[in-house]
Amino acid sequence: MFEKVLVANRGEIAVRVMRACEELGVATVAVYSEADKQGGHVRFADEAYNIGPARAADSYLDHEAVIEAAQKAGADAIHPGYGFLAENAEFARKVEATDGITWVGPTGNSMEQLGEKTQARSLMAAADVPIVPGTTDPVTNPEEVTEFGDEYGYPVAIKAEGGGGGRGMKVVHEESEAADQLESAKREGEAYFDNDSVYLERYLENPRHIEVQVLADEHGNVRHLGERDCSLQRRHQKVIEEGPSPALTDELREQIGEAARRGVAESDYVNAGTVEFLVEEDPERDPDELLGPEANFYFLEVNTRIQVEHTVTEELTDIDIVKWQLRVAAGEEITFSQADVELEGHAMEFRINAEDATDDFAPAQGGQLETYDTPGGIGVRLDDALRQGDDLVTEYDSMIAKLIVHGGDRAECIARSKRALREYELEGIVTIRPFHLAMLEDEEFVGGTHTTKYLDEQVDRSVFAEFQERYGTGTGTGGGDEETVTREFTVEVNGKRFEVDLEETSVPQQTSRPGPTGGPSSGGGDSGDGGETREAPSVSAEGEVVTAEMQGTVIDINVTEGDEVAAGDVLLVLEAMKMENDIVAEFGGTVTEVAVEEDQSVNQGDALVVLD
Ligand code: MV4
Repeated sequence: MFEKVLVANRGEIAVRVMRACEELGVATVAVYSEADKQGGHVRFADEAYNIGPARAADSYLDHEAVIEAAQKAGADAIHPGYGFLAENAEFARKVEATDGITWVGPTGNSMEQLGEKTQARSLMAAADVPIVPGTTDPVTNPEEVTEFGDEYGYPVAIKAEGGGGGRGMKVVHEESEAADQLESAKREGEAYFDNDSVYLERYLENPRHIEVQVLADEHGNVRHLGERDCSLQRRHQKVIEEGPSPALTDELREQIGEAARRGVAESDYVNAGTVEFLVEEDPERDPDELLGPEANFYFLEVNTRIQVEHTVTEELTDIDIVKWQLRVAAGEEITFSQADVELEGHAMEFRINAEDATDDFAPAQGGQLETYDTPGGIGVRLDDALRQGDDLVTEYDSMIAKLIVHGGDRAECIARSKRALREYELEGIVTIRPFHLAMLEDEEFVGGTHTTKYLDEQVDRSVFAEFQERYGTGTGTGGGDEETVTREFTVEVNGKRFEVDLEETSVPQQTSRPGPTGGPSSGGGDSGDGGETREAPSVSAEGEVVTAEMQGTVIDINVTEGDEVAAGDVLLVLEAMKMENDIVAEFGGTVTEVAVEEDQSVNQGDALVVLD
């Protein structure tokens, strides 16, 4: 087993990995950016190294900075967590090539073999894993798309070979859209994955997202640890994950789990991974009639990392997946058989994101955890890196904690989840805790009949405001009379950190944070691109201002002043999170001002177009 592990990540997953290390008697090293100097993962580690400025590309994504910190600390392994460098084959290879340091994860070659969608599809097909009817070779011209559509029917999905997650997919609903959508898919693939190869699949209209946790060692042992149902997603972001799936019969469950195990065994994959499937839901299905062995399920993709929602599987199986990652990376053999893997009860994970569900889940722009009272009791787990008084770090992704609840069955899990979420007090930062309480009363979700489209297209959002009213907390601003405060200072000497307390009399600092136009632009976990900050575009015309929902770059403007637009018309296209995002008119009107130019970087909240 390793002596000392550097965790190349931040927040809750860094603490999660450090907890596994500590239980194995392994020392821990944190790395942190300027934005995370007060981070919980830094407090938790035995030692910590500053690896750069807030911008992820200059810190958490900086290959050399991370490896140098590991060498400086004398670490003999690096665990990447998820996001950032976790699925970066080039970085994995650099670590593999660094003497004395072991990479905790699949090899760079495995990442590439399974990360390239057409290769992964061919490999799964060879292992008799059902793949969505489609092409395994790239397509290049619209005729191939229309011929496919004629044979398999519309809609047709065009997918970027290098894509994954919510990225790189266009849907062709009819023949006339084939050429434009093919061009757009190739352009997006080239721009974000440096690979314009695209392939086709029959588009499934009502899929569930079912994923299977797998664990493989260097001795040929491959185990699957059951499935997770991640169908409740918003714009490809999971919000609640659960296991076992409320929609599957045991027979179908076993078929899918075994298919995942078989597929991974077909490759030389080692360490933890997840095989994603689409399961065709029957939109008319009664909640009590589960999907049986006749239901269609298809391979979607492999995630070559530990996932946010690995905790659901841990609570169901009582297997510590992160510890097994470390043991497998150290060359140890898996000691349990497939028959030993048993799922007990039901578990759900609630992602606690600092977002406002009543404002289209807009990320919080700042705040301070004035109150942080955490839930407890039987079956309640909280994975976080927070303590009362923490300032919200807004430079990275908005998830600040995960609440994981386990019960004897799904009904008890739901009841316990409501109790835990009500107990959980986070004041000073807006979060989606009220949204979670709303979903636990939602008929589709409680019935377990929701598909991946439910949140984006079907749910009644007015409910979110009601629950936010009842359970929400303001963002708070602190403030008050003069007072004597003890301020903790932390100094780092050669990677060792010392807490120094100083008393001073002051007026409490307002935790103001630069707005969308100020401060370091938000570089996401693995989006990495922070871009340049500029003055926000200003508008003078009358009318409703259409603003940017996220930081990004304007790549296409479809309107000019004076244009008449209808609801749903695409006003412009924003490149963000490695995707082309159509910014559409929510209502008809006249364009009275276009406040941006093509190739301009914008921050979340910046004005784009004014509609009268
Ligand atoms: C699909 C699909 C329907 N049919 N492929 C979304 C991003 C990428 N992971 C693949 N995705 C999908 N691929 C076919 N042939 C629907 C989706 C999809 C989706 C899949 C899983 C979880 C959430 C999703 C949200 C929208 C679309």
